[in-house]
Amino acid sequence: MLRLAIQKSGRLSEDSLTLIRECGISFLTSSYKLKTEATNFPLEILYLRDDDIPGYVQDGVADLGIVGQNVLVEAGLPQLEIEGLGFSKCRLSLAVPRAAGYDSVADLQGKSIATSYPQILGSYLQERGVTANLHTISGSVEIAPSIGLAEAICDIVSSGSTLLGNGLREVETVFRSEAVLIANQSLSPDKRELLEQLQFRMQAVRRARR
Ligand code: PRT
Ligand code: ZN
Repeated sequence: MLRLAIQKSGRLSEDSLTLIRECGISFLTSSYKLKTEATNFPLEILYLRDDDIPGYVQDGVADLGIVGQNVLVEAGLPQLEIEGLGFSKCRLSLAVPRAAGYDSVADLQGKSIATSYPQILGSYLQERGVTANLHTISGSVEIAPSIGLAEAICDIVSSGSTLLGNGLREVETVFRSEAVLIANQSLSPDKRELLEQLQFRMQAVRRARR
């Protein structure tokens, strides 16, 4: 039996469940349960915080997972990615207060930047020869400049309305992300075979949606 970890409640949850159901896999859900077994495919679904999914798959607690590429790469586990799933598309962007001048990433030299993605942002800046003070915070990153915590931010953007509402201007795209299927790297041959069946179904669902 394959164990698949998906987000318990958040932006990935509904689309993850829909994808599994459209693969013809039936299971019951209840908001109290942290796992469910499918009735017509050897699959167990675990409901977890998205941040915990890459580590659980790496350690083999789960065989597979569905998670944002942003979370996967920030966790330092990009090698677990099997394929992009085409939903939860977003970008990780740098933004500065609307009135602040900005020409290029070099303007961030010596500045303080609030983010929940210190690894991805750190390597982006390092590749461009920029040294900044990164303040790692886990949420509400967009308010950091207005409360004097940082001069710039780096956070997830989709429509851009949160940035706008907080008086910020998007200046660089650091990373583009979507939901991805991830897998443990030492699955048994039986589990590999089941993974291939699941991937075949997922690809058929995506072709049918186009
Ligand atoms: O509780 P748990 O830890 O599981 O969930 P979470 O709160 O960490 O994650 P969640 O549910 O917010 O997001 C899960 C994943 O969805 C992210 O890791 C991204 O891969 C993806 N995703 C897609 C987004 C967005 N779009 C998004 N817009 N994640 C977050 N946002 C936030 C962003 O942080 C910002 O505050 O929405 C705001 C910006 O949205 P716009 O539309 O105003 O630009
Ligand atoms: Zn999270």
